[in-house]
Amino acid sequence: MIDLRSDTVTKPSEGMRKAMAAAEVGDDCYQEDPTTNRLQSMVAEMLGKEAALFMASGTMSNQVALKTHTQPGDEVIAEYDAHIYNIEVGAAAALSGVNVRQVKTPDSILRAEHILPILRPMDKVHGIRQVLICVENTHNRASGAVYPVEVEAELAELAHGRGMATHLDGARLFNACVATGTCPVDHARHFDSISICLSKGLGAPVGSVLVGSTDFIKEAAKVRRMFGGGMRQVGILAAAGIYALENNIKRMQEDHDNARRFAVALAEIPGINLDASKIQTNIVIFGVRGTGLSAAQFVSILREQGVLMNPIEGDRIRAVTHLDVDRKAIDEAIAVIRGVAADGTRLQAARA
Ligand code: TLP
Repeated sequence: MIDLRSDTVTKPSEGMRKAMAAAEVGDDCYQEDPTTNRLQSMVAEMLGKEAALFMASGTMSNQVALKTHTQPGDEVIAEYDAHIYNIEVGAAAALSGVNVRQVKTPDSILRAEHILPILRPMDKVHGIRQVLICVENTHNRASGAVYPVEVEAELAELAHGRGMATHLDGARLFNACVATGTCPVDHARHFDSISICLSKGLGAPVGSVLVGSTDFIKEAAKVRRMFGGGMRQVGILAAAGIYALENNIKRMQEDHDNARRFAVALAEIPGINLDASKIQTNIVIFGVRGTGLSAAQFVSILREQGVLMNPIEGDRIRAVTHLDVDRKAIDEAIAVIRGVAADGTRLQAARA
């Protein structure tokens, strides 16, 4: 099977498994796990922040951040397709009682100009408190689009000028850095909290890290505990994260090259709708309506032919490249898609 459903499907390499087996551990609820402490210091330093906290998942990390930044009833501003609102099982409402204001933008990148018209007066009795702006870099549902540092700076200036905080869902922040030659600090300096994922393109089996000021992380540690995320000898998993950060960042360029190669080939297939020039990182989203097949039909035929992908809303399909799929596998996947699309369009023509 060529598995392009997500970069979350990667399996720990031999080197990573060795690092996990050799990890020194202790009880992390007493902050006595040396490997977890090392990972946390390492990520805090990479992002230029005071402190960090290991989390079981990106969802936990985002939702702990939301709860730490807000009070029930507050408003949080995010781009229309943001993961933190759309793909986290309604957790923002269920766990923090916050309202998420979804802002639609022409290119899925949230800018200050989109937020200015929806700012509320700060001193009204009945007004909802706007407390947080969330950014997702790279943006999953926008085909892995990268937020430019200047846009992040402009959002931070707007938020901080009004006493609001900023949160970065940086599940794929390292993809953004590799694609643009920027450093994590360049992005992180504009955010009060940042969540990064170790279990996506970095290839660790589990884990995310939430980063911020010492006070923020102290509070976040209590919320993590409340959400059931206090862990014990978790150094076994933190060791995988350290290995991933030390070995798997630079190589992400290969995933980006593969995604671009894949997108350029798909864009030439009749019936497939895709602008390959928009692909910046490791996510490719394409439409298949022109083949006469629905996204669900298309992926089910692909599965029969050994290629896995996920259908998403609106007859679109998402493919994600990662460290367990090489260039040869990408070329095989392209050939299979070409065949499925040709069968679909032939059938469509025969019916017409
Ligand atoms: N994304 C997953 C699934 O949820 C769809 C994927 O396959 O892409 N932020 C962003 C931007 C994400 O893409 C994800 C996971 C998360 C947060 C949540 O991470 P986990 O799955 O570790 O809770």
